[in-house]
Amino acid sequence: MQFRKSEALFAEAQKYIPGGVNSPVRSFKAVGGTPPFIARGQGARVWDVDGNEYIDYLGSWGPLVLGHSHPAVIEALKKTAEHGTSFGAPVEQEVELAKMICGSLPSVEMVRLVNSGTEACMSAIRLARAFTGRDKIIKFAGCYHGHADGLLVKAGSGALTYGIPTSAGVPESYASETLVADYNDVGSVEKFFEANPGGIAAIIIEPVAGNMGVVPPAQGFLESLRKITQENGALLLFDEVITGFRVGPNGAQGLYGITPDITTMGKIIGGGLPVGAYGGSKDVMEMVAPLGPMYQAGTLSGNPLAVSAGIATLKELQKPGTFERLERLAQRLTDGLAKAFQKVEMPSTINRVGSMFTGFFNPGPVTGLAHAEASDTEMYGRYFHAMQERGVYIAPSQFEAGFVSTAHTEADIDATIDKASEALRKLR
Ligand code: KE4
Repeated sequence: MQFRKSEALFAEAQKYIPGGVNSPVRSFKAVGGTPPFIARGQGARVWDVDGNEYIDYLGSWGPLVLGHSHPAVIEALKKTAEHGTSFGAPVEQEVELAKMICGSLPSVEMVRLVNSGTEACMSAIRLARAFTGRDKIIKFAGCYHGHADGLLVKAGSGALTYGIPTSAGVPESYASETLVADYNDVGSVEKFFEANPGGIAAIIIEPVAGNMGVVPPAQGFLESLRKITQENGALLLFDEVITGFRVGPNGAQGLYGITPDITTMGKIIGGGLPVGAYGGSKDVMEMVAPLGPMYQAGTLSGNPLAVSAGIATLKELQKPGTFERLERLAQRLTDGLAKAFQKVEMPSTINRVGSMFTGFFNPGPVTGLAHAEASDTEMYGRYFHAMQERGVYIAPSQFEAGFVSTAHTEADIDATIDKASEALRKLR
């Protein structure tokens, strides 16, 4: 493979855009090399500007559960665009998408559409603080909820100290309102509630973590968080930006049978266009302006183009057998990859929930950030490039999720497994 056009474009891009990218993880900093500039996508494949073809398991970081350029999505966009793109006024499609979301997620009686997962999580935290009158929030090490100031926080020095910023520009005062617990460790949460009686507004969690690589919740973990928040008058926020309409038709909350107080969404509900959302019970959501005192707004929130792509996507997902097919394809892939790793005796752990998965270069188990960070990221980088050379596009970081779409076929999966076997033999 040659990347001459991508290299030239990347050099040009770096003159005008920080790092040459509009989101840091796209820069390939974690794996090295030049990020291929993508020219087009069709089904389970993308092609870069040098004509290299890839079977795509990035899926734009999750939104493209139907694969690229799905006819129903393209048709919806064309039909909507012919009548205009944005009005700053209510449109019918917003009601349709809101009804589809409320009809799919058990805990969501009302929902507000925004433009990104970051906006959804930022607003949800403001809502939890408004509803409870409390300031502190608990997040988990390894979980990512977008780049709002109070969420760019890591655990303080001591297990009970307040969070410290992970980004320049975040005031200590903001970070100090965020407490950082350990995923799958209920004790690390209980300690914060004991130390902050009546002070914690909410817990925010990825019910299946995707941002340290995929880490499923341990048996009973989510139930414990539901119990501890109810006992302490705090809210439970499920960040389903990745898991919503990914791990099942009713999200992770349907899969695990937990009713959170607020759910955030994004990615799939926009079908590849910018849509985020937060929703919950009526008594919580009635705090939101213009009904209540918690303010949140957005010029392009509920944009008809973006919403029409989301509606088309969710309609396709409602077709019988869709999630069963995603499960079968993803299981076929991860079973095959596990065998390929075992055959070359490469230490590995594959975590999967539905059609989201991560292959860790790590003997395992991987149940939290400390485990994930012990992975051999250098070997991951070599594997990434060996797969790219063979026409398979996986996440350019060990600490991300891979995704199977409805556009992948058994033949794609089997070809991927063969390519992984070849790549791993080369790496040994
Ligand atoms: P956005 O603001 O990027 O739409 O969503 C933020 C967000 C919130 N919650 C979860 C669970 C998320 O995974 C994300 C964003 N995910 C990352 C990758 N895992 C997006 C990729 C990127 O940052 O470019």
